[in-house]
Formats: sequence, C-alpha cells, structure tokens
Amino acid sequence: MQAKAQLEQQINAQRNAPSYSSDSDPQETAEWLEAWDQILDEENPQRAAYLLTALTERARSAGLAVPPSSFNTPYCNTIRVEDELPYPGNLEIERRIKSIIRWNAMAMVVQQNKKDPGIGGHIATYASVATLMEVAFNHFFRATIQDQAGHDQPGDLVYFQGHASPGIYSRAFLEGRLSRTQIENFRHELREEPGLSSYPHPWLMPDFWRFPTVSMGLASLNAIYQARFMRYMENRGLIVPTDRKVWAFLGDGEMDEPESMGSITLASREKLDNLIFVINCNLQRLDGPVRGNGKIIQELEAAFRGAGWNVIKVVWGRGWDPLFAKDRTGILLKRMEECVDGEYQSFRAKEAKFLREKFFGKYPELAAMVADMSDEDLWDLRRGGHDSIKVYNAYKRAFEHKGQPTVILAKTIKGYGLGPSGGEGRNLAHQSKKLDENDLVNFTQRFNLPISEEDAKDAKFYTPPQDSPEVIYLHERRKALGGYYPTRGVQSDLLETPKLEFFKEQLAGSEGREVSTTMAFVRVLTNLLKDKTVGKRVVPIIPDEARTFGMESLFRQVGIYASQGQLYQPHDADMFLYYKESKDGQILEEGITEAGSMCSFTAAGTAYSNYGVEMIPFYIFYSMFGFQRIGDFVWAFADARGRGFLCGATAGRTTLNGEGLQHQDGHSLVLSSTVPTCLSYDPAFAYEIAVIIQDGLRRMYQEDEDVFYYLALYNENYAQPPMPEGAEEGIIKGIYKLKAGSGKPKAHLFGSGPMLNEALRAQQILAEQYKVQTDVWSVTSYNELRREALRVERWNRLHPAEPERQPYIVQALEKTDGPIIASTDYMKLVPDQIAPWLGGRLISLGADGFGRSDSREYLRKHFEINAESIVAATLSQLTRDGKFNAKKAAQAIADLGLKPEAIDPALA
Ligand SMILES: Cc1ncc(C[n+]2csc(CCOP(=O)(O)OP(=O)(O)O)c2C)c(N)n1
Ligand SMILES: [Mg+2]
Repeated sequence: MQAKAQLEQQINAQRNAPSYSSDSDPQETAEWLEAWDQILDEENPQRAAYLLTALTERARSAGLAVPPSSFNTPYCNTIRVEDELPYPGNLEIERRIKSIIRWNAMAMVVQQNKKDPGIGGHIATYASVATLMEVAFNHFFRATIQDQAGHDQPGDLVYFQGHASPGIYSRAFLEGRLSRTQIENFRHELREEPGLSSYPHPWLMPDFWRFPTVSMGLASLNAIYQARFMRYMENRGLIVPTDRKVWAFLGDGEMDEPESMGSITLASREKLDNLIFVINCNLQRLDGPVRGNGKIIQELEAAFRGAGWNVIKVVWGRGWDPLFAKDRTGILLKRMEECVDGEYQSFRAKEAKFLREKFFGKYPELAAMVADMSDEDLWDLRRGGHDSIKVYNAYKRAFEHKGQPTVILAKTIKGYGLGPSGGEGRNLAHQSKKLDENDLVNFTQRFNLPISEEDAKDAKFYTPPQDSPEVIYLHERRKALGGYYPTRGVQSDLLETPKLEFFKEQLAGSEGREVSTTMAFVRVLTNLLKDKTVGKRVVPIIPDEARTFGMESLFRQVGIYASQGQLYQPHDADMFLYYKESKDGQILEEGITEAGSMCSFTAAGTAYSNYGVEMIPFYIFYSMFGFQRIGDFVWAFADARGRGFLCGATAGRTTLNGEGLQHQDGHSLVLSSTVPTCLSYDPAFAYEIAVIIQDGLRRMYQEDEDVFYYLALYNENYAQPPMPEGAEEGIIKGIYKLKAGSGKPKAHLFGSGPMLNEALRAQQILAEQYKVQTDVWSVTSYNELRREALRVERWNRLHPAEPERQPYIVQALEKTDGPIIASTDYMKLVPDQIAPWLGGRLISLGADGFGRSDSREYLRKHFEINAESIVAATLSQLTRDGKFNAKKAAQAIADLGLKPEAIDPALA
C-alpha cells in the first residue's frame, strides 16, 4: 500500500505539472488515463509501469518520435522509508563523537588563523560532509579485510574530499593517532614540532594519506581507474579477490571538472561494483551556487543513470518522512521539484520564518501541513546527507549492489552548524576561516558540547577522557573494522631486479641494422615481460598508439586485458599477431585517454602501497600528449610516491617530422624537470636505454626509492652502436665522452637523443673541412646533471669551511677548454640547465618555437640544430675567442647553408 501511495504522489506531482499545451481530444485523453489509473488502483504498479514501457516501445517501432524516457526520478530519496534498515550503531554516541570532531576540526582552522592570519584552511566543507564521513568511519571503511581463507588483506581505498582534511585530522586526533602539537600545527609543517599538511599529500604524510585529491577532478578519475586496476590485479591472480571497495568523496562543484565525469562510462562498462562515489551536494562551490538556476542532484542523477550507474539519492532527512506520509496530493514533492538550488540555498541562509513563508507558504495546503510545527521544528528538518540513518542505508545499498558502480548523491548544507559568521549556507562559506564568539558559543549549544563559554570563545580543542563512552566506542568501531583509517602502511614486496647482463642484446648494439630507440625500448619491454621475476609485474599501458610504436607484437604475446575476455572472433584471428583480448591479459590498452592511462599508471605505480605488490608500469604515449596535457596527474603521481616508467615516444620537435605544430614535442623535458621525483632521460642509443632502465628498476623495486622515470623515445632509425667500456656511470649521471677527436680538442660537442648523430657528423665536418678537432659527448640527462650540481653547490654553500666539492659535470669536463656546443631536439632551456657550471662556455642549440611539417633534414635546418648549424656555431664561437679566422667563419656559415638574416625559428 505504501508503495502505491508513493507512486501516486509522484504521479500526482507530474499531473500537476504543466501538461501538453495542445490536447486535441481531452475526452479521449481522460479515458486513457482513467484506464491506466484503474490498473494502478488494482494495486499493481509494476504492471502499470510495464504497460507504459510497452506502449512507448510500440510507438518507437512505429517510427514516432517519442521523447527519450527521463533519466530522472522525483526529487526525493531513492530508498523508500519502508525499505530502510535500522541503524546498526549507537546513534546518540555517534552524534556526540561527530560533534566533537566537528568542533575540533573547526577549532583547528580558527585557532590557526588567529595565530597566523592568512594561513587558510577550510571549515565549511567538512561541516557539510561530517555525517557522510562518520557513518562510513563507524560502519564501512575497513582498514583490513579477511579473505575467504581467513587471511588479512588490505582494506578499502578512500579518496577523501581534499579540503575536508581538518575533519579527518580531527578524528585521528580523537583516536589519539595525531598529537595536540600536530593539530596545533595544522598548516605549519616547517616548525620544530611536526605539523599537518593542508590537504591529503602522501609525500608529506606518508603514513597517513594515500591519495592526493585536492586538485579538483583528480579523485574521480583516479578512483575509477583504481577500481578497474583492482579487478585487473584480481583477474591476473596478483591479489586475492575480496569485497573491498574504492570510495571517492567528491564535491558537487568538483563534478564540473571534465576529468570528474569524463570516464564514468568506463566504470559501468567494466561493471565496477567495487566503486562507490559519494557526491557531497551542498549546492555550493567556492564563489556561489553550483546550479543556482537548476538542481545539481537531478543533473548528476540523469548523467550517471544515463551512463549506467546505480544512483542513490539521499535528499531529505527523516524529519520529512511524516510530511511525505501526510501528503495525499503530491504537493510537497511538487514544491520540492519546482524549487531551484539557488532557492534551497536561501531557505538555509535565512531563517525558519523565511522557509515557512517562501517554501511552504506558496501553496495553502502545504502551509497547512506544517502549521502545527514550530519554527524550531521546521529548522530541524534536515537534508538527507545530515541524517545518519538515511546515509547508512544508502551506503549499505551501495555496498551490496552488484554489477554496477554506485553514486550516492547526498544533499547537504555547506557550513552546517557554523552559523552566520561561519557562512552556513551562504556564498561566503567556502572562504570563512573565523567564527565570531557568538557563533562559537552557539555551535557548542547546538551540538551539545560540554565546553564552557569561555573555552568556546577561544575555540579551544576539546578532548573527552580516554575512558569516556565516546572514546571507547570510537576505538571499538575501528577495531571491528580492522584498524584505524586513513593509514598508509607500506608492505611492498621488493623484487630482485635484472642485472645489466640481462640487457645484452641492447648493450651489443644492432650490428649496423637501423633501428629507432622506440624499437629498442620495445625489445627491452618484450624481454622484461618474459623475465621470471619481474615479468608478471610489468604493466604496459598504451592509449591507442601501440601500432605507432611498433608494439603490436605484444598483443599476442601477453594479451590485452579485458574483464569480459574476448566475446568475438577477431577478424585477424588467423594471423600470428592477432588482436588478443583476455581476462588475464597484461596490457592495458586504454583507448584514447591520456588522462585515464595516467590514472592506470598511478594505480599500478602505487600498487606497492595499496596492495602490497610491486607493479612495474610502463606507460608509453605520444610524447606531446604527455606532460602538457595531463601534467597535474603526473604531479599527483609524484605526490603519491608513484614508481614506474613514463615513456614519451615520438619525441623531439624535428625527429617526429610530418605531424607538425600540434604533435612535435620540444618541451616535455622542460616540463618533466619540474617534477621533483621524476628522473628525465633523453637517451640516444639502445644501450643507454638499457642502462637507465636497469638502474631504474633497481632503484625503485629493489632499493625501494620513491622516484619515477621519464624517457624520451624517438622514431628515427639508425645503427645502434655497442656500449663503450665503462659508460654506465656517465649514462646514469647524465654525461659521458662518446668519441674523442684525433688531436687536442678545440671545442666540445654535446648531443642527446638523435641529435647526438648530428654532433658526430659535425665532429667529422669540423675535422675534415675546417681542421678543428672536437670531442663528442653524449648527454643523457641535463636534468640529472643540474640536480646533482645544485645539491653539491648547496653543500658547498652551507659548509664554507670544508674543502669545496665538485659537481659531476665539472669533474667530467675537468682539464678541457674551449666552447661547448650542445644540440638537442628539445628547447635550448634543456641544456641551459647546466650553464652555471660551465663558465660561460655553453652554447645551446635547440628546437625553440612551433613545429612544422617537413622532413627531418629541413626541420633541423630550420631550427638550426643540424650538424651544419653545430659546425657554424663552433666556428663562430672560436672566432669570438680569437681562435679562428673571422672571414673564414663568415664564409663557412654561408657554405653550410645557414641564413643569418632569416627570422629566428623561435618566433617563426
Ligand atoms: C583544479 C582545481 N581548481 C580549483 C581549485 C580551488 N578550489 C578548491 S575548493 C573549490 C570549490 C569546491 O567546491 P565543491 O567541489 O562543491 O566542494 P565543497 O567545498 O562545496 O564541498 C575550488 C574552486 C582546486 N582545488 N582545484
Ligand atoms: Mg559543493
């Protein structure tokens, strides 16, 4: 009966909505409706709904343009009252715990801003999300999970809304896991006593936070790919399957970031029922309402349902239930439906009188419904996200739901309980850092906190005694859920990584065969995949460019991961290298999503901390669409202490030639240099790649270092020489002498990537045509040379009484003189990084400016980085140094084909 009543309400609400304007036969319409009503009256809502669907289908197949069925349900809770389960915890104690956490979270920010105005912090977001957090902390977030065999497995993974961090700290403080000094030093991380980071940063608090989230949009995308990666690990037999979940707590404003919604269909396609989104719909973002003129919850519902998610709306608290029950005509729901979020915000930002007048007062029957309620009662009508029972039921449903990811849309109030000065429900809520004394005292009263007026005015922290029921309950709940949360415990299973001999193929060279460094890299990857120790841990990740990079042989070798296996016979099944998808496939072929691929890279590169299993991701992408497209995700990867190899293929502004301005990358090595834990390399030869990867594997997976690698990989084919004796150290540190001239060198030529060949050619021209001897050096990493030099320089600066130390670059070039001409397929800024240690000797030739489509020969000439330009630069500088004849140099420039008066390619 209840079900029918609710359905009736909905229908009535819709009946009251404006009808089609042109009803040519109202009589007939009435008859149809009556017939349908009759079916409904026979207590068979399912049948009534079925008939509607059948009619619609029939109309469609008759070719009528039937409007698509709405993806929205009415603006009320998805879970009906009669289907709710009772709350499994002690609501009263939980409320008290929550109030204490609320208070200390607020006090943390308020105190800090009194001490240090401008230090910032957020109070309004946690105030809105507290119930959503606490229900999960007390009943859902598991720190460890027992598998079927009774063994402990890692627990749930939670992406917290970043700027709600004060609340998370406040809880850990109540648990005794963070000290008073730590919370007093919130946002004061550099004091004598340790403090707390502003937001979730595993780099800064490695025992606490797992996921950097505060940059909007990162959490959603990363959570989706994390849930998918969990399945990948299970399907490949690398972890034991459990019912562990990935939770992501997101802001409603945050959902506007394209990254937030961009991959939601992947989650439903992959049937990720291990994924739960909780969107904190407080209707506000930073400046104002998220959808003042609409309803964010309804908009998100339609989008997620359309994308195939299970959607659970938690709109109204239990105080509204009796009103719904009373409402025979659907007028309450109608009113709820017609109000926009801007109005809902005002209902809360003003007072109960306003709510009574403007919301209930619009229709007399509605006003009558609440006539016997006091203003206080009206004000106590909560939104769903502030009602533990409603939230619990939503979580429980989400937890048990099978076959789809779930999104919970919870309506809340920004700054809940903070009062006017804290901006409760107001546009200024997000920015508020202080509460006036009145609101502080009101806060304690509203949440029944045993805090004296005096202490309240000072926003003093409140800690109940350790043996208080609250603290005991808190610990008991966490114990039942397998331990405290959040924690980032690392139990990585370090690996025995291959020795250099493993890479003998690359070290030996190609015996004259012309191959690119990308091909050489693919050979390395292929061999690693076959290795007994590390092979299974390798995760090749590709956004739809495997064929571009010549990697298609891997499809067959290790298979493409597909959670459903391969449901079709691939058209190329009869070929040796067919497109093989399988449930335990190893390659993550992501399709065209660099951001998504980066999230897979992140899930794999942090698997050691989340799953206790070291994984070795190689993410190979079109280099131009790497850092410049998804730089923020790379930054977060570093913060998360990720490990792995980012491989920017089709590198170089002139080496990738025909593709032109949008594709030719001459700056990734500048961008990669900005990430502190990223080691960037620009190798020229196969053996350099082998040495770098071998060392990287050792450092990350054997020595447990939280670093990662960026490798520039090129598609130009040339013979790969064998490794010169003893080059390893220089390759890793960034420079080694490759080929000395036949006499005392007058100048030195630095080359990286394919430009090393140009340096070698220049060396020959200089010797043969101009009788100038030069040494050629391979510079594998200007970035590493600079970092090492900076470290040494700092040491020298801080130890003036000690003997001065020499940076590696200075040692390498000891006893040399004359100009140094560096040529790179990247910007001049790349070699310029080491200029401070070269005493004015460095002349950088690089590909600054927009790319062009043309052949390599023309491009290198255009950017003045070819061998001829290197020769010209050498002679020119030798002339300035008084070591070469000026006329001859000018003539050489003309002979070599340079155009002194042409426009600078950096501006062309
Ligand atoms: C990419 C990015 N842009 C801007 C910001 C700055 N910022 C921090 S919080 C915020 C508003 C968040 O609103 P919402 O997602 O609704 O969260 P709420 O605080 O309302 O829960 C903004 C714009 C950011 N953190 N990340
Ligand atoms: Mg918001």
